[in-house]
Amino acid sequence: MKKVLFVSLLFIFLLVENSFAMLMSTSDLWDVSNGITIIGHSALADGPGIYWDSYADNMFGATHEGTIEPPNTIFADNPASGFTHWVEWQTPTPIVLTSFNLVAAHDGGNVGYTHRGFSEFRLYGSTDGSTWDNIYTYVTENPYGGGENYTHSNQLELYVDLASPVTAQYFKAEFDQAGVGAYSGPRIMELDGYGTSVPIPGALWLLGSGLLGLVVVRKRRQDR
Ligand SMILES: [Ca+2]
Ligand SMILES: [Ca+2]
Repeated sequence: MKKVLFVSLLFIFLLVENSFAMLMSTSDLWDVSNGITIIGHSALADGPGIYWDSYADNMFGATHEGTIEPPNTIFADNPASGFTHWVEWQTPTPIVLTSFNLVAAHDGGNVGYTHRGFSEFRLYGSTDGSTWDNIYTYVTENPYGGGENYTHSNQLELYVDLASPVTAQYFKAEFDQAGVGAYSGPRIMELDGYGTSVPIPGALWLLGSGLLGLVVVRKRRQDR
């Protein structure tokens, strides 16, 4: 028994140690499938007649068919170099964030990361949506690319296990544009958040009364 425990502990340890690379998820806590709301974002490469027509929720599991890159968020082209593109979102209830995974891609090849790349990524969290704490800052290499799951030389794959979990309901991601001109808006494929949901008291009460209801129903059935 002890041996089994040791082996499984070792396995879990190895798993954690090696989990720097993650596949994009459609069931993480920041996914639209889990009811997140986009609060705001900087300009996107979108709008009537604009070729890319992109959406902020594409980086949170959404896909918009009929657009040029249905699953990717493409930020606006042509701001000055170093311009900070951003997106803010909120989860239905507060979460304890323990790790996150970012997958992005610049245009690669001989144009490097100045096309659709970014020089720095910053992640913030907030409990009230107004006071922000920096959770993580990542300065990219020039050019960056080549992860474990997304191996192309233009693909960035950043999995981070946070040293201390962060409790928050509001989040903000910032991407500093690497290049300038046409095709300069960063391309974000997916940003996934992992951890646990913190149930709100109302939800706890509902869960409690639901369980109580089940007990009453079962008791009545037994009494028949
Ligand atoms: Ca996702
Ligand atoms: Ca996506």
